[in-house]
Amino acid sequence: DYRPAGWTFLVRVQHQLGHPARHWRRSLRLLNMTKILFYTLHLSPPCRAVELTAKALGLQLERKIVDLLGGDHLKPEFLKLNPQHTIPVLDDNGTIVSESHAIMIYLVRKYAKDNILYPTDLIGQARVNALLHFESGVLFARLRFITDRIEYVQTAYRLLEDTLADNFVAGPTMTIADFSCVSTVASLMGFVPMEKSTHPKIYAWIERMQQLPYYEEANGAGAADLAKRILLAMKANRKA
Ligand SMILES: N[C@@H](CCC(=O)N[C@@H](CS)C(=O)NCC(=O)O)C(=O)O
Repeated sequence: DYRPAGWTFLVRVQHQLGHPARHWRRSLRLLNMTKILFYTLHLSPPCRAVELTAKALGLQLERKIVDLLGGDHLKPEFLKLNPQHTIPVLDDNGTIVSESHAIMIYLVRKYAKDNILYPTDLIGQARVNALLHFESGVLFARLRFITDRIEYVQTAYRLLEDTLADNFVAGPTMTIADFSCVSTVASLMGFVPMEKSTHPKIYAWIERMQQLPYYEEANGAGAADLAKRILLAMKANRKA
């Protein structure tokens, strides 16, 4: 063999730890040799879902703050990245990915050392996909169109409560579907009351999520901030 002994050893170690190419990319990333740009705002639930994913993977993101209130997302340079003018958007060394669920899957597939956060097996993946679409189509959709539709949100709480058959939304282990759902639910709970006695599973799940060492930084603070702003806007609407 013409290769140095160290090489063979490294290759063997790579195989033991997971897919070799993935592992190399992770190592390069940890050494900070390549850059992941992240267009974000801490108020935005889907941006926080990606933050939770990046923290879980130990990835460093270089944040570009997009001031939605100031109209940054409608500027030509941002529209070139995402013609649908939504955040989050990821620029991974020139690869542009938009939409939080797509970004989370991309990050896990490219950088995770295992497949726990987004399973590769058919059934496990289907369960996670179902909850990602629930976040997108039900939870987040209802957050966006909240003003005076309190009951509509409370039905979404009940649907989530009935869905939580395990410790996490898509089964017994934490996946990106939890990151996605908690980003919206933590914001909603700040201004649409959720009765603890009728939603014990959601409360227990939130407590489980809050145990993540990076939870507050990646999601809690932004969720509380968004809730505060929406409450103020609702009060102002009522006065008008
Ligand atoms: N399904 C999308 C939703 C993205 C979204 O609506 N983001 C909001 C901020 S929370 C946004 O950028 N709104 C600006 C706009 O729609 O122009 C995702 O998960 O990324």
